Amino acid sequence: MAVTVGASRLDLGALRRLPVQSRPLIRPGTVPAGVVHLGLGAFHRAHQAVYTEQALASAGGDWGIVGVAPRNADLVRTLTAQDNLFSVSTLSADDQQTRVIGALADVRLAAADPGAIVALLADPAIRVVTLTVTEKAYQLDPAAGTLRPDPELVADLTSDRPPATVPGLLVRGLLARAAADAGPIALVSCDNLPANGRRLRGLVTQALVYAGAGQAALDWVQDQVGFPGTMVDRIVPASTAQTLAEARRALGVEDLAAVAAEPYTQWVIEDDFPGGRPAWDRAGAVLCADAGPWERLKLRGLNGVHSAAAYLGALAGCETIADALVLPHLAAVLRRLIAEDVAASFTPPDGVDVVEYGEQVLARFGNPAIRHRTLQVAMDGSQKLPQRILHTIADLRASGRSARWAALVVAAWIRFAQGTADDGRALPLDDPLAERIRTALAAAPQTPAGAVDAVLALDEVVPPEVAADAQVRADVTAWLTDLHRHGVPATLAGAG
Ligand code: CS2
Repeated sequence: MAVTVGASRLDLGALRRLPVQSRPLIRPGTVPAGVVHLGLGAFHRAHQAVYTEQALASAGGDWGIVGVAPRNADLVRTLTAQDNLFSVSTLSADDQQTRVIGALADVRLAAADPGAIVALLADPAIRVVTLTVTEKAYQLDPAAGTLRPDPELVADLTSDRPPATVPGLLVRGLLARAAADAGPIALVSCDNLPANGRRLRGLVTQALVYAGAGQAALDWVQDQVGFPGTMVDRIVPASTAQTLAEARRALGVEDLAAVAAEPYTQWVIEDDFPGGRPAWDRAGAVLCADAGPWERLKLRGLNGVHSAAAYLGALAGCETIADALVLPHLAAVLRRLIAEDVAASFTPPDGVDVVEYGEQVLARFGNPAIRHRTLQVAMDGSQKLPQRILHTIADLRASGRSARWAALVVAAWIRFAQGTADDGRALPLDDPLAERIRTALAAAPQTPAGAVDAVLALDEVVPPEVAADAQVRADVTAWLTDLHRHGVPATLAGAG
């Protein structure tokens, strides 16, 4: 239709033609950069960028964001053509609010010019680096605190080639910053990992050691670099043609970097910023001394339940999480997972009732305007399941309790990894350990017990005490047997 082809493009010149409520809160392009963000995906655009814009609008400061995409050249081209502008549509069943965000001061493609990113990290104007690089970028064994570098990272740390990985960029950038004595900085992980600040500190420190950094550089990092932990929360599915169409309808111009998100948003941040920070508290973020209890609540009470809905939903043929939530008995089973397993596995933050939190989570998952694909949430299970489900199991079992509902999620993941939905359709295993998982499953006896043994033996995924627990093994095997024999709907119906 001519309407879409003819629509002009979002850029600085288009701003005054936008509906008033859709315009940025600040004058884009006028705020000097103080933040570098690594990982320019939809989540960053709908979360940290929105908080930062509000902080700038209410408290000022030179905290514009330089957004760095590690590899997505199309996105960088799009944002550059749009003067670094993009919109966020906030969607609920009966409402859409679309606003252009003006927080990006610049965008860069790391793959095209890694040296420029290293120079930015060493620039005294930059005092905060935020990261959304997904679980698999943190190549560290959290229990042993040792690096688990893939060949790319090894090449980054042991050769002079321009860095191609995120830890490689950070190491090179920090070494340059230390050499220039360019002042303190905070590196802020915004990925869904437990103790993400500590984990990033461990990754950076181990990578520096691996790269042969001297004691002076290590001491500089120890003294001058903060690694605050955070809990981030907002459901932001990957954008689709429909997302772009919704944005165009609201804005009257084409926005090829548009994202859509749910209304709910939360950010809990440990206040460890030796070089200062944007006034994120003025935008609703909670600054605190220890984000740990909030992280656990969110990883187990939201993400774990999300993974459960994703694997069970995908096996039952559901396209989105909201579709899965209306499968008969699924919500009831998720409620039992929350009330009987998640809530019993840890002490929540003061004043939080885990069951109430879970109800809110289920209502959010049911938002019909958020078309979050089950296959998107199902991705990278080997990187997600430990903190989302396996730690819940470990803690329950350590206090002698049952972990039966959490065991169902492990069984659903195994069945998903086996690659076939209830109706016989193939399911993609998009996971950095896909090859290992497939090989382990192929080599095992072709029975539910064989598959469970093979998967529980993946020692970089499954904590040793969980792998060694006969009750857990029996529970997962019983669920997997049911899923194979009867499929998801009957398994859920008979779950009581
Ligand atoms: C999801 C998360 O894709 C996933 O694995 O569980 O991205 C989830 O939507 C966010 O953590 C919500 O804050």
